[in-house]
Amino acid sequence: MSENTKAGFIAVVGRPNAGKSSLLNFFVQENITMVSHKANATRKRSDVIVMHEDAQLIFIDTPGLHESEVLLNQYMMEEAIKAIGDADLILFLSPVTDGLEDYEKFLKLNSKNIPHILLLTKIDQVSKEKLFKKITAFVKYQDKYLELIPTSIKKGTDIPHVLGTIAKHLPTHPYYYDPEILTTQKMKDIYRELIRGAIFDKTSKEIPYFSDVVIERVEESFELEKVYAQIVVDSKSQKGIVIGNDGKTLQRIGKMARESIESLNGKKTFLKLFVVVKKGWSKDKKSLGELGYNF
Ligand SMILES: Nc1nc2c(ncn2[C@@H]2O[C@H](COP(=O)(O)OP(=O)(O)OP(=O)(O)O)[C@@H](O)[C@H]2O)c(=O)[nH]1
Ligand SMILES: [Mg+2]
Repeated sequence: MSENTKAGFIAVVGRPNAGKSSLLNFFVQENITMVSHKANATRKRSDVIVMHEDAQLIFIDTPGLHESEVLLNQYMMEEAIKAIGDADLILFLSPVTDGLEDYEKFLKLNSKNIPHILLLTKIDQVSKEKLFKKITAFVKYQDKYLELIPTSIKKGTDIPHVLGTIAKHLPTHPYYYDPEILTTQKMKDIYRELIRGAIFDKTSKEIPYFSDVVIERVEESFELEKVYAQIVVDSKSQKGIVIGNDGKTLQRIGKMARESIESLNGKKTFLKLFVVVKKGWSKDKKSLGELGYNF
């Protein structure tokens, strides 16, 4: 390892659905963090480690910044704020179709004034003129951010430039982790996110927000991986919806989750899902703690 290596922690923040998790998956070309077209997909911090030239970029994915009365959502907001405070650098994502309000709120939240890069995301969704207008609107804050970079994950626009710019602003520091690893998260936790991702995709209305997943156990052998998991819901009627007519919805969730797990572990996987009812879990501190959301 050369003495000139750079390394640091980059908190990736922005409103729900801004494209934070998609960006991190794109960097490593793996589905390590959960992505959904529905908002509030990410609930906990997770890390994605990217090597770029002589730099180790440790990205911390965070739940979207938003206010809510629900205890689970307050936990999510706290997770994001903690990540902001602990970072060497912040990457703030602003979808190009948004106004400046979320960015202005973020400036207030960033009380330690940790340096940040502003990433205008989803630029595939607007014309060049609209993009230019948005960039011009941000000019009044140009002394606040280090750089402003427009990008689209859908089109893969300028990704090496994004990584290079982030690396440039990191401190000179030895690598924190083995350069071969993509994340410090446990496989079990990634499986949980992949199953949650399938629930988000295959169910509608309140189910994504009133459900969660507990991995009971994983049994590994050379060729096969057996994963046993609980889907936790809030009521009996939600249990019925998740199972669906003749168990069809649960089958669809299981199929999608199994395929995502297999594409990550490269092994044939047997996935067994059970649905359990835990009334009021998202509003109760003790139940949240049991699911790993510790305040
Ligand atoms: N058109 C377009 N869609 C994108 C782009 N990047 C992400 N998306 C979509 O935006 C949606 C939200 O993406 P996520 O990565 O889950 O967003 P997030 O910021 O992590 O959201 P939370 O976890 O809820 O805070 C998904 O449907 C993505 O496919 C992009 O560059 N262009
Ligand atoms: Mg996310």
